[in-house]
Amino acid sequence: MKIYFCGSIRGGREDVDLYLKIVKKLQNYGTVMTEHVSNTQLTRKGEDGSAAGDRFIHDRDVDWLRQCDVVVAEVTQPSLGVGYELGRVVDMKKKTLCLFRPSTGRVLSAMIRGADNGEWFVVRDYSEDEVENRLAEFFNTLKRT
Ligand code: 6IA
Repeated sequence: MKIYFCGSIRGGREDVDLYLKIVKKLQNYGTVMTEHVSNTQLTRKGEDGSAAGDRFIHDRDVDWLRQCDVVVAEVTQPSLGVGYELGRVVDMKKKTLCLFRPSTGRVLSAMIRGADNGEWFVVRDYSEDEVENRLAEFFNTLKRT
């Protein structure tokens, strides 16, 4: 199974340790195409000088979104890129899990929470110690569809 993981890069790297934890758990379910999102060496600033160029990153990521089987996004740290990816994914009707931590005091964008259709695009509130269970629930549901 090809898994596309979304997490903030230029939106801020505050949650990168959690992204790493999630990616490690996702690797029990399949191949994570976007492991770089969880690279703790990758800083928000470091991206500005990306040799690949923004067009290349955009086109490759959209291509990967088309190829993937499922999308998992950590949406607590607001990121334009993650929001954009999720918008594209809704159009592609990909099976998607968005994970949000209310304990941070943030309120998730209505454009993400409101996109939950209880079917193939779901938003789940969680705390860090619930990651494993939330992922297990999501992948178990996939097996039944
Ligand atoms: O607006 P943001 O930068 O926060 O958007 C983050 C989202 O966009 C992530 O979920 C990624 O899938 C995607 N994204 C943004 N920048 C990159 C990127 N930069 N590489 C891949 N995906 C990206 C270059 C990294 C490379 C030099 C290791």
